[in-house]
Amino acid sequence: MLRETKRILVTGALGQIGSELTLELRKIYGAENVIATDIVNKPTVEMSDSGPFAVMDVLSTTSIDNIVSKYKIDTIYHMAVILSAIGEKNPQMAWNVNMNGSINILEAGIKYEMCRIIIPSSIAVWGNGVPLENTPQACCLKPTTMYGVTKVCGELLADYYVQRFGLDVRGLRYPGIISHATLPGGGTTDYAVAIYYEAIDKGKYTCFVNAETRLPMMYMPDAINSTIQLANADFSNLKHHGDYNLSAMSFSVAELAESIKKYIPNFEITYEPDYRQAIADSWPNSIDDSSARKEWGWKHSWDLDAMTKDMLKNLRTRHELGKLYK
Ligand code: AKB
Repeated sequence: MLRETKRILVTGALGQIGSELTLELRKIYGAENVIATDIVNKPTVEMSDSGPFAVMDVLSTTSIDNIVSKYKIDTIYHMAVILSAIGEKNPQMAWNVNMNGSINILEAGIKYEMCRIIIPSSIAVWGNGVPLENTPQACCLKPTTMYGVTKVCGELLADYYVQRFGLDVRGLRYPGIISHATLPGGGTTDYAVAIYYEAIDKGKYTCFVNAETRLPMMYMPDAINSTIQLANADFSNLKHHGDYNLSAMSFSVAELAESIKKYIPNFEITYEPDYRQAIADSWPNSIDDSSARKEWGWKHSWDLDAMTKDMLKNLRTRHELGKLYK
């Protein structure tokens, strides 16, 4: 069970987390050993120049078989997913991609006797009725979105494949992830990224959830570190598998706007909540991630003000080059 990773495949490698995760894995394991895949055939220059890229559809077992056998893959980071906001617009698509994609990846894990499969989960596993502050690791999972439903099922599948087939499957419940490199695609927490872009571009932002909305969030470097750290943790220390609570910071939109105002004093924010407000309201304010800290040594590095400073610095540079939205 504790075989060493040599050849990695990343699904959804052009997405928000997949793109930065792939580049970091290439630094650690060697560029030629990390195969970036996506359903979209539009790799950035950085992605295609830094290592192998292939088009792969996680809904096609033939497509998965071809890539896995061609590159002799032994570990998969399965990042291809339909997020909460898009999922609510097309629940059947979210079910199909998230569930059938995950089971195809797990089956490939068994067929090719892989060392490890990483399938992230999300704070979306929770719904109404959980303690909103410091939501515990073990607590009722009653999501109100299709994305959340698929993430609960994904966690259960991970546990099932561990105990039934002895496959090493691991996953963490990501909070909202914020980064300046790749835009997120269709999540409820996307406002926490868009606000920085608009602050730089226009000096103002109209937010689709209200000022009091408070959600768990994490800066991308912490998200990447946590994912790779869990993947490399000693399996015998893990009391959980696909469902580690993960946390770094929690803030309201008003607090986020105040943090931006420290650097852009004239920044203005207005609020026009839409259907995403109900999704945000169904998620916890903050998370108890003590199991992750105890069992595999998780420790975050970034807080709100440090993140704001870094986000604005990077986005300002891109804006000056006329490449804010690339
Ligand atoms: C979303 O908003 O859907 C995601 C998530 C919290 O999993 N960012």
